[in-house]
Amino acid sequence: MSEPKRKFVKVIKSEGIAWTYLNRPEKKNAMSPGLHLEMRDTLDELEADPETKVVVIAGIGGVFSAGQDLKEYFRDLENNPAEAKRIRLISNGWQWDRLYMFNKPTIAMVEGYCVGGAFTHLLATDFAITAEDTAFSLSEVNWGILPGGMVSKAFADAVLYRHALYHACLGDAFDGKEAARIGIVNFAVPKEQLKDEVTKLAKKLMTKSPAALRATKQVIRQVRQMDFGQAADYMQEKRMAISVGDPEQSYNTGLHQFLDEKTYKPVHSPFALKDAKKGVAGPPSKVKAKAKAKAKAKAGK
Ligand code: V55
Repeated sequence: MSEPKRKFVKVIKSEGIAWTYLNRPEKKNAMSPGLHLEMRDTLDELEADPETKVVVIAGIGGVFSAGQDLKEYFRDLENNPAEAKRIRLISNGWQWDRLYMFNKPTIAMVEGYCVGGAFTHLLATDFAITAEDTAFSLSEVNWGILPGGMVSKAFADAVLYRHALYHACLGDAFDGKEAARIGIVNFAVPKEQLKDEVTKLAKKLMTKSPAALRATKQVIRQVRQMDFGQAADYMQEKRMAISVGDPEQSYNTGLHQFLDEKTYKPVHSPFALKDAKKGVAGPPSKVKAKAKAKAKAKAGK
């Protein structure tokens, strides 16, 4: 498939990972209306793309994003409320709604700056790894607004009450270690290890059942808004729903490989996906070796 022409977003596909870079380097990847339109379309494409197994959200040139572009997103739209609303909904759409329930795992790769509006797509991804020296800031208070869009809501839901008030009201820059401490990223690593760590996590996710992963991430998110009765019912129905049209037949295959073939233990690794069995992606090598040894033993009997 030929890649669509994009001006403000760069996508590099490699080994099942779609590295998706916000691409306005001269503005520290601040988000303009044009960038929002392209990100909406890009996520639509990647969700449907069979080659894409994991989506990484990053920024070009070692900078995650400086947030909403103060000129193009705010000032230039001030006198056009209808267009401002249209763009705001598109922005909230890709940064929050679309990513929040995305059918494939998503990872934020954070470095350089992560400011204001960038917290929205940071917190909507499933996983986030940052460089230790990234500058995070809810800088809105410093230029006279509140963290708008989805930022205050996403942040208040993600961290402890005192952390939310402190960072939103002070606006001071904090580093990747602090971001990990308050839980808005999974962990912080030295900058030179960032891409390797993201790749490692993406590859690990690719060894798991896509249907089971999709249902799991969506369930974890949906149950946060439910009471116990609703959650129990929803989880049961979702469990049934994912067996429909699952090319891996995950539940049956997972049980079969454990109970009958005895080729893996769920505590130590996932069951082998079809591609892995064919040797395309490769399950943990131990699993393959064990299966071979077993077959040999059987043959020798
Ligand atoms: C922000 C503010 C917005 C928005 C998206 O503070 C992000 C960040 C006030 O509107 O639509």
